[in-house]
Amino acid sequence: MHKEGSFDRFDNTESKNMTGIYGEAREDLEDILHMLESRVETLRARYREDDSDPVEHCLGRIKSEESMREKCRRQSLPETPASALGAIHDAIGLRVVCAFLNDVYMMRDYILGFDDIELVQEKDYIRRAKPNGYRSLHLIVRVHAPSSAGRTYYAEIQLRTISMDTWAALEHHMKYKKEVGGNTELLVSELKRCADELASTDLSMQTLRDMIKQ
Ligand code: 0O2
Repeated sequence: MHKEGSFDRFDNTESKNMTGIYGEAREDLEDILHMLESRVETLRARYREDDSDPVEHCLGRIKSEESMREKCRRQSLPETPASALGAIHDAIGLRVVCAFLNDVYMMRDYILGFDDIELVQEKDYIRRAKPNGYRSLHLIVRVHAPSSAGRTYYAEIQLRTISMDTWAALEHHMKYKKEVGGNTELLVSELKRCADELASTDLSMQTLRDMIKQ
């Protein structure tokens, strides 16, 4: 089990129900999420002035106790703050859904432009879609907690277009439906086809917007 950076202060003993799997870090996580959401909102407000808000919607969450414990078990990690905050990187999650493709990369640069955020890993599933058709830009970052000097936490930021978001929501929904039965192969290939068509529509919409802007 790897522990790193400021997470070394969390021990590997089972968390008590009193504090939960995030232990004493819960408040820091909430502060960071709030800070990230506020930054997105600030940018949106700026763009709204000339009616060009690049964000369709923005959703933030602290991974629930239950999902985090389930993820620890899935990865054969002890259900401890050290696992939840050190080995697993999505205790804090922010999803920013943009109207246009270029806005996704503009948001990326904006978010990474702050001094208290460090990029740990970038997974560009837009340039290289997952085999099932999933597209999104994922940033794993380390963020300084605004009110706890020296403490940093991981966050996963997902950036995508409305089309990518719609597809991911439907695909997620279908994954948990049992009545697919013998048609799984067809369903998978149809989903992939839809994802590719949506990606092509995203490109066309971007071209149209660029033409209008000119
Ligand atoms: P939740 O409940 O959405 O937060 P990881 O699971 O993060 O340790 P991995 O697989 O390398 O490891 O992460 P990846 O590929 O960056 O995916 C992380 C998140 O992206 C997932 O979170 C989903 O939200 C989303 N995602 C990735 N692939 C797909 C996909 O094929 N379909 C859909 N609908 N969403 C996807 P979790 O972990 O599922 O949890």
